[in-house]
Amino acid sequence: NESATQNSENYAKELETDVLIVGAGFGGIYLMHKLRQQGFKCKIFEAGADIGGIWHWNCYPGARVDSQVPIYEYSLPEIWKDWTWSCRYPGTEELQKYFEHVEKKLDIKKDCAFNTRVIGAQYDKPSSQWLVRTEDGRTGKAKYLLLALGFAAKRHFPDWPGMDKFKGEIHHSSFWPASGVPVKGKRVAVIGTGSTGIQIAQETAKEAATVTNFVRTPNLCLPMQQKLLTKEEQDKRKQGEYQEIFTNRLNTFAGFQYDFVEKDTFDDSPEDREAFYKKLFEAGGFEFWLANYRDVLKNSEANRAAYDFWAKVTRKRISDPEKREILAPLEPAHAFGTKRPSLEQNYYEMLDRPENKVVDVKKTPIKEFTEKGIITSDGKLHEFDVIALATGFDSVTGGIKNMGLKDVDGVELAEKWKKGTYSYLGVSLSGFPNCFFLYGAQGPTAFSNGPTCVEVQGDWIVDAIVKLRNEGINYCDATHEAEKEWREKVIELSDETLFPQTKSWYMGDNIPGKVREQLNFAGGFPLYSKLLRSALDDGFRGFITA
Ligand code: N01
Repeated sequence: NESATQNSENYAKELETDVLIVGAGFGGIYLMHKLRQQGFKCKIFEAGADIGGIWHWNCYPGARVDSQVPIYEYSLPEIWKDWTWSCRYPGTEELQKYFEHVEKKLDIKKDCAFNTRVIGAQYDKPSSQWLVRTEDGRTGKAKYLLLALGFAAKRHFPDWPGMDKFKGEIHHSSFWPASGVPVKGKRVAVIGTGSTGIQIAQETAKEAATVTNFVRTPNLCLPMQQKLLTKEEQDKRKQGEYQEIFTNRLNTFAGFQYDFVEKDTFDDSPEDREAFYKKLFEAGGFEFWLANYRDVLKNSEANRAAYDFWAKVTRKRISDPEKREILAPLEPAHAFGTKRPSLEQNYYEMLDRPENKVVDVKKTPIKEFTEKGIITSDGKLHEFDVIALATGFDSVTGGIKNMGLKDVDGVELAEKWKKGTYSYLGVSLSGFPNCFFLYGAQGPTAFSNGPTCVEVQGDWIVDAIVKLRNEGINYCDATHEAEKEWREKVIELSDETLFPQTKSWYMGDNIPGKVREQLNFAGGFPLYSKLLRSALDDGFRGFITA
């Protein structure tokens, strides 16, 4: 990557700056832009070769965002006013172009060190600086350390015996070669049914000789309802409507343009309920999830009604009875919406084709890999040319625990969190002064639209740093008590929902040995923003400042 090479050459081995940001995705770029406007010198350390975060890495077949534009973009007019999308849910290539456009407007790369993975960071009390080490032996010093790692910075590879023996191509979704992997006429395995697995399966099925989807838990997919967008309609919406959308997204539960309706499921007659579900389903996207009745994620019977509608509609699309029972069983595998539904585009029709297969991994778990493919517990060998591991991430906490971050006393964050995750407000960590993070643990993260979340938390972090400067405060560290209270709040809000009843990465269930706990703030943006703001307005309530 030419720009990255040039950039590395321009980069000092020992760097000193006001603010050091880790990560050049949506979050890191936003922080840099806003802090520069306030006169701070900022640098970014980025492990990848370019800006874009997950959209730099996500090169797997069919990778596409599942939150529609303009919700899924910066609210900054200097970015959106002359940017035009081709469709409602753009794919990787278009998102990478969007980041090129962002670069033209904000000139971010000149202050980024690419291919620069942070492997250690500790606050040095005598110099009041964060000291940061990188894998290639560089160092950074800064008054503030900001972590914008995203929630999927650490991949999850299950440890199946014999994986190294497989003679075909095998890739984790987030390491997919940018040049692509030819699948035409090949036998493809897709392990996993998260958002990634669904996209890879439906996309590769267009060309592959056969696709086999290994399903441990069926995804309760919703129809994407992709739509092409014209420049004219976007230009028209930019005259006022965009601004309104960006303001409104701050006031909804998940930072989208829609929200749960102010009605419970059984307030409506069965006929009205059916008509409402149908309308949501046909609208596509997450409406059936996040614009449903307000009790859908809180009340089991309400949830079951939504599930039954989903199953009725989805089962009609699968003619093979065996596949139907695995992909859309009459009895729910889990409460609807307590694992993220994927937005599918003909996924069911694709898998229903006779040449494609569905393997129920709960019944016949993967036993081992061989040169030729995968053996399941029934002794059957499934032969493949390409295997896609869509097995997810050590989500939310994995990345931040994996970067050698130590507290003032030299204790690793991974150690501090060994028995459970603690943060204050989902943006700070006790014992890590002048360090803030976003889109991570105990923030709205997985229950939110990414750009909304990074702007809400990013604005708060920038305001906090400006306030610290204006008030001559050099040291700001969350207290243990504040962290404990925040953890209790996060758990209490989660316990009011059905999320804890389901095994999911939201709860840390996907990683063997990981503590089971709610990793995300389940109270929605209006409440979250209020709590964040009040801590600042109350003069850094919950922080020790000096
Ligand atoms: O990962 P996942 P993902 N044996 O963890 C299965 C965002 N995203 O990369 O459900 C067998 O959701 C696992 O099974 P189970 C989005 O927020 C967005 O798909 O644990 N199977 C599961 O099916 C998303 O939620 C977009 O039973 C095993 C799958 O692997 C998040 O990223 C696109 C297994 C992992 O699914 C993560 O999505 C992509 C094992 N040992 C991602 N281990 C868009 O915007 C794991 N699995 C569109």
